[in-house]
Amino acid sequence: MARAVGPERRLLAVYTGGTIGMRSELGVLVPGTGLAAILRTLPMFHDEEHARARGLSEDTLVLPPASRNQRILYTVLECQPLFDSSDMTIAEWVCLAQTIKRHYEQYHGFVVIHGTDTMAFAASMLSFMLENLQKTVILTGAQVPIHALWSDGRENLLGALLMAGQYVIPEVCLFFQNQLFRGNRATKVDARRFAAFCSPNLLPLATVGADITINRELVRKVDGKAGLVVHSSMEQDVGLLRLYPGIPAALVRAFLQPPLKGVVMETFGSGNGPTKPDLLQELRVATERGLVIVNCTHCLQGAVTTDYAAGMLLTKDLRGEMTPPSVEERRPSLQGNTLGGGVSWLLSLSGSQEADALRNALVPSLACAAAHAGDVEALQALVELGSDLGLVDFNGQTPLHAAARGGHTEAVTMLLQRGVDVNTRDTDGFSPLLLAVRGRHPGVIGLLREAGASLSTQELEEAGTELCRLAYRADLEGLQVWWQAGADLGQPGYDGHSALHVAEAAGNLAVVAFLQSLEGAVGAQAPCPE
Ligand code: ASN
Repeated sequence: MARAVGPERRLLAVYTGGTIGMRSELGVLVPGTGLAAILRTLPMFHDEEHARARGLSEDTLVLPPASRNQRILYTVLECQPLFDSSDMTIAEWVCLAQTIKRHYEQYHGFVVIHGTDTMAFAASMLSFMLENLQKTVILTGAQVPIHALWSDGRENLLGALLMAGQYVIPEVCLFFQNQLFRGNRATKVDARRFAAFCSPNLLPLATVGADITINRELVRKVDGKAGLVVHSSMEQDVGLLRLYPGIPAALVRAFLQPPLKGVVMETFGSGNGPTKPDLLQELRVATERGLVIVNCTHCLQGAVTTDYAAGMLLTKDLRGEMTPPSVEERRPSLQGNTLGGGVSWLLSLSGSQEADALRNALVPSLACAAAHAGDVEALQALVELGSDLGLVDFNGQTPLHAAARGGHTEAVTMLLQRGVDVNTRDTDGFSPLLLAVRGRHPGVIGLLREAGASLSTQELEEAGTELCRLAYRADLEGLQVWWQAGADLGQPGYDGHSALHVAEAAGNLAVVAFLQSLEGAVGAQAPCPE
């Protein structure tokens, strides 16, 4: 982000339609042509005297001076036809992105004048379509037509032109009611008030009052010198599925049918959904067919996490659309980051009573986070601090649980060598071995079994239904890790059927063969290593 320099800044204002330029026809508002002509008559949008003195061409408008040695010149490009934004589609967005690309070298920045109803969608789409953006692109519009006596359109458009002219903010933004939002974080929240938009999960990039306040840390940095790339090949068969309590699996199945290729699934809270097997089965079948499902929360604030068994998927940040997950989620190396800093800070604490109490309170959680990240160095640092790595965190989990769940063999080996109890159960009664099975980490399962780990009676009893599910889905790998962990694969499910029954009924021959190949057919258990 930088203050734009130079005596003249040239902007392209692409007018796509929307209420800002609408006129009343037969009692209803319809998109109106000739926005540039209206702006030319408004002194706040055009300094005719300067334009004449400067000999500017007919299609170039110039703002009155905002600062002593800089002028903002702009050209309005009127789209044909003009749209009420409710009619905008991917085709129009692609056209917009290509227009920006076509004029990219000619102008310092871009303002897109757009209807408010779908402006947030357009801003979001453009942010993804325009890769390596090095110039400011701002969408704006109005709740009331610009020629009305009391309109928000004048302030919004002037603000957008000033921001795009005076600053280099290499992002697709949305400007409304004195606030500049990141385009892919904004949403329309009010149909009548002038403050129609908000960005609930990210502070505005800038706020305009008597002064302009730029939130510099939030503005994205230009990445190298790569040229602008427009991604114009967009998949149309993508849908939005909002989960609600009790949503029938049959309805989800109907929605997920081809030609659908991708789904943004709005889930509860931090990414949870119902755990009903029939519903999960529909999602599984669809993903196996190649459907891409992105998990996104209903909530306006916070983010999807992997904290719950009912949690589903996560994705990767491309254009600042995601708040980076918490430190634990990122599975970082603990060196040179917040957790690493925490460890060093703990190491540096003086030996006062309060310091010791603080250390004791923080060590179990830090150790679990380090183990979950597989960071042996940080675990070692905690050992040097005199920490007991066998202490449990608020979930009753030891670092061994965390390392097993994360599948980190090195960390598991180190913790076992330090004598952490291999069979500690957490508050849910789960052992590190069970977490390794669920995470499908054969390497870790082997290490734990060698150290004497075994599944408890409770864990084994509950395995029956899961084994049947795996057999039904012909999930050999899933069955093998249970066997490796010492489970009896003949354990019946909730309805008394065993995995073998289910596999036979489903015609999953490879599973049947595997189950029968186990010594003495079903009922056999993986030998416990010496
Ligand atoms: N229906 C209009 C549109 O989105 C609403 C507006 O611009 N205020 O085009």
